[in-house]
Amino acid sequence: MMTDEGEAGFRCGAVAMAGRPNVGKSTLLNRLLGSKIAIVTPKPQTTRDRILGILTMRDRQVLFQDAPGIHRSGKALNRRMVSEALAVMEDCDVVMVVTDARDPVDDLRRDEQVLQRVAAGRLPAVLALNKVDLIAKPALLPLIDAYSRRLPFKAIVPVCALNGDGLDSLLAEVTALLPEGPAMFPADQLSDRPLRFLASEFVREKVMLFTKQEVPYSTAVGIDLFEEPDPPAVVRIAATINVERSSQKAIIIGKRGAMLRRIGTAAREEMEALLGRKVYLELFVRVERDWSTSDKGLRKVGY
Ligand SMILES: Nc1nc2c(ncn2[C@@H]2O[C@H](COP(=O)(O)OP(=O)(O)O)[C@@H](O)[C@H]2O)c(=O)[nH]1
Ligand SMILES: [Mg+2]
Repeated sequence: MMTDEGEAGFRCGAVAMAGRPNVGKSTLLNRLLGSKIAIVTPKPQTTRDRILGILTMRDRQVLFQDAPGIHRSGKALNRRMVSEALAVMEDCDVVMVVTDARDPVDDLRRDEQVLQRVAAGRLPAVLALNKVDLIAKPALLPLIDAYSRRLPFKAIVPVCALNGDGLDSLLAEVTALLPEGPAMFPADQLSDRPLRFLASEFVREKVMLFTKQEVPYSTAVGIDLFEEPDPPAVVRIAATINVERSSQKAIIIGKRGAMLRRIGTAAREEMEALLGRKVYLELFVRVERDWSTSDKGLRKVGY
């Protein structure tokens, strides 16, 4: 078989993004890809399912596995999230540990569960010290020192996922560790998830952003219709927002439907940005009592 030099030097592999909830894993993924495929909110446990973000460059393809944060909990939904997160680490080539640079340097205990997992595995690990925009420069060196003493990271890179600082170096460090091999996905594919999954996630993101207390964690979104006719016709999407109680349904609908309209408008704008097309979005709200507490409930809302 004939291969030119470019193909011979091609690298392709999977990078597990590991870290506790809310350190910025999904923000980092979107920024690395240059497209929003993973939802982001200020609330912990926003990401529930693993999602693959695919970045194709001239001579390499990186498959970033975003996953829920690793944390302890007994609830059925949370147990499922942590097992997703841990499974992600098993079949990857590299681990990218993400931490929050605001963590106290003399106490890395908050990341203990993540660091232990990485230490137990044999994958090369790179540390992305995220949110450096929120700390003073002099705090950085002691932090890097503390992490490098904790685990033999191949590299520790201070980054800001919000403004993109440090991401070029991070990408260079990570891709250098990928095995040689051909691309596994077409160059224009962004994710392994179908568009209808991303659409349901955008609706859930807006619910999480606009509602408080337990409502974000009681919400699951299913897509009932996803009709993508040839351009320039409008893409038609219908989704059901499942909640656990009728009081939550009332909150999501809001006064004279104001909240549901706000959720719908914001979610539709995200869908239009991703698809590059006009979208017509219809939303329904349904009560599925206590769905998040049992495996049966999870199945009822589509998990
Ligand atoms: N200031 C600052 N905030 C960030 C940065 N990266 C992420 N965030 C914020 O941290 C929160 C959690 O981000 P997310 O990506 O959902 O975290 P994940 O749970 O690890 O996926 C969101 O409010 C983000 O906007 C950063 O570099 N700087
Ligand atoms: Mg996330």
